[in-house]
Amino acid sequence: MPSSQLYLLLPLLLLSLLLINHPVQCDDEEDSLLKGINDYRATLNLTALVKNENAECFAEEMADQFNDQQCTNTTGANTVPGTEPTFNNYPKLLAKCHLNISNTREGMIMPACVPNLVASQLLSNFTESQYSEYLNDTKYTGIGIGTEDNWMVVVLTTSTPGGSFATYNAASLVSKTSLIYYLLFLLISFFFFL
Ligand SMILES: *[C@@H]1O[C@H](CO)[C@@H](O)[C@H](O)[C@H]1NC(C)=O
Ligand SMILES: *[C@@H]1O[C@H](CO)[C@@H](O)[C@H](O)[C@H]1NC(C)=O
Ligand SMILES: *[C@@H]1O[C@H](CO)[C@@H](O)[C@H](O)[C@H]1NC(C)=O
Ligand SMILES: *[C@@H]1O[C@H](CO)[C@@H](O)[C@H](O)[C@H]1NC(C)=O
Ligand SMILES: CC(=O)N[C@H]1CO[C@H](CO)[C@@H](O)[C@@H]1O
Repeated sequence: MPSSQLYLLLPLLLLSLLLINHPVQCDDEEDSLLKGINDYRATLNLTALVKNENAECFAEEMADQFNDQQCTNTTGANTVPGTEPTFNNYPKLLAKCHLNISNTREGMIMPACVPNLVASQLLSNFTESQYSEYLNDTKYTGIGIGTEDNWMVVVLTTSTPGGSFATYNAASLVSKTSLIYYLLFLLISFFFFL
């Protein structure tokens, strides 16, 4: 194999390692919140919420908007159902996740801020606040969770088209997972032909 091809593949190796490592950071908090929410729903005899990747994408984008914002500053954390949060770049955030407002309108977006994301406080932020009304609701079937600093954004989805969080052009959306497989495939081919 000519060495020029080797130079092409090395950055891909580094990139795939980065992609594999990056999302792991906040998964513990997100998984423990998801478990807490589903345990809470179990006590109410409600079905467990299923992870929805598109809602998770949107939750991450929403959480990014809060980045360094203090917990006391709730700018953008307006979540009256059926209304759009007060970020003026909301349509842009939807577009980033290939989502159309007509498939997200019936979903629920719930931001919460807890210094250092202390797990027990975070759970009660959702189960013992006005948010419990939505967690108590049988109409929600899916969930996506995003984290940034002290902010956690929970997005609930429905099984109706209006809250499905279905992407409008699923074929063009290369998920992180498939990208990783693609890069691994490249790597394996590389070593195979070496
Ligand atoms: C949940 O279901 C169990 C068994 O059917 C029942 O005993 C319990 O009262 C139910 N709890 C609620 C909150 O509905
Ligand atoms: C609150 O956050 C918004 C958005 O990040 C920012 O524009 C605003 O200046 C902040 N307000 C305070 C009081 O920190
Ligand atoms: C969103 O859905 C509406 C109604 O189905 C459609 O008119 C609009 O073009 C869609 N927007 C995008 C970006 O796909
Ligand atoms: C949700 O259900 C719990 C347990 O039954 C109850 O304590 C809480 O008040 C309910 N929340 C709302 C907003 O009705
Ligand atoms: C949305 C919400 O309930 N936020 C609360 C989360 O918990 C912190 C600390 O316990 C409160 O300060 C927030 O108001």
